[in-house]
Amino acid sequence: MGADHARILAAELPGAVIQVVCDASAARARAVADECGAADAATDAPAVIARSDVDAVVIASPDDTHAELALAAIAADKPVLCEKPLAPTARDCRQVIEAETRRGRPLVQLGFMRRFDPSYAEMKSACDDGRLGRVLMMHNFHRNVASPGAWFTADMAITNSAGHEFDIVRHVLGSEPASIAAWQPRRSDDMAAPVVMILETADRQLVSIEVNNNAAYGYDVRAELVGELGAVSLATPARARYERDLQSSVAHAADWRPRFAEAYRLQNRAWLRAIETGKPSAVAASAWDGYCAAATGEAGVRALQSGQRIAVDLGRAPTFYRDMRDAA
Ligand code: ISE
Repeated sequence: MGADHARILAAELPGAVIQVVCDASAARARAVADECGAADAATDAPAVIARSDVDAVVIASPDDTHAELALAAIAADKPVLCEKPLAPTARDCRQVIEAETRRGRPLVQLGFMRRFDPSYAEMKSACDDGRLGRVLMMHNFHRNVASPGAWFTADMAITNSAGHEFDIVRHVLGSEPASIAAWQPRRSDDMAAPVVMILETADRQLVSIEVNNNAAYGYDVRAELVGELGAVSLATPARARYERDLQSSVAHAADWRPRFAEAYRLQNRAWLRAIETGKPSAVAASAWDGYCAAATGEAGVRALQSGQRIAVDLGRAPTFYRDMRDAA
């Protein structure tokens, strides 16, 4: 993802110059720096964040390093685009929220890029303008071709993959989760089975989320919003349809990057505009949204492990984030 963000910044965003590419592997950092025309390559992330020739930071390192690097960017008073999740635990997310609030200015934009996907944006406007009537349900399917490994457990399917759904559901519905239940079917092999979750919102709407990280056939993200007057579904962008041998077919993406290429481009452009104007994006996710996704994910893991429906209590957004949203 770091290399992908570097390519987007280098190719699509003329207002940005990639000064340094940092990676645990010096060879990898140098290869991406050379590909994207960056001035320098390094392996010490905190030192790079502190450099006087670095104005802003993109974090796309392993999940469990995001919070500490976001804290370093906040300490250096530098805007940061942090890939999701903000942190694997709600507790670590709260440390970032407290640091940003103490700093007193919006610095963290979180990489829930689906908010910028044109199809989800259309779904949100259909929800907001009332053309569906009262929205009753949202159905979500999130399918990866294959899990990255046995280490990517059902718990990670909830805390890492489903974080996108936990965020986009809040963004589209404008309503907070109130409870969550979770189940898994039994596969015929020892690969990670799908996780199916049902959330109820504080506004008595029902949300279904299927995360299947071993779908095999393609990367496939679907969503449908169902209201009292109608429904709206995502349209997956397709470049071509093939007709042959009595078959008609459209190719699936191999992973999220081609499927959400436009969303990443628009997200990164909005981040740059927020830096230039000093005004946070009205669409982008904040550190508070990152906390909400992590807290919902923790409740989802408890629901799966216990077989019980678990209450989700996110608490009230701190004034700092409510004011940020109002100012956007
Ligand atoms: C991955 O980390 C992402 O963020 C992708 O958008 C998501 O589809 C995938 O399931 C996650 O593992």
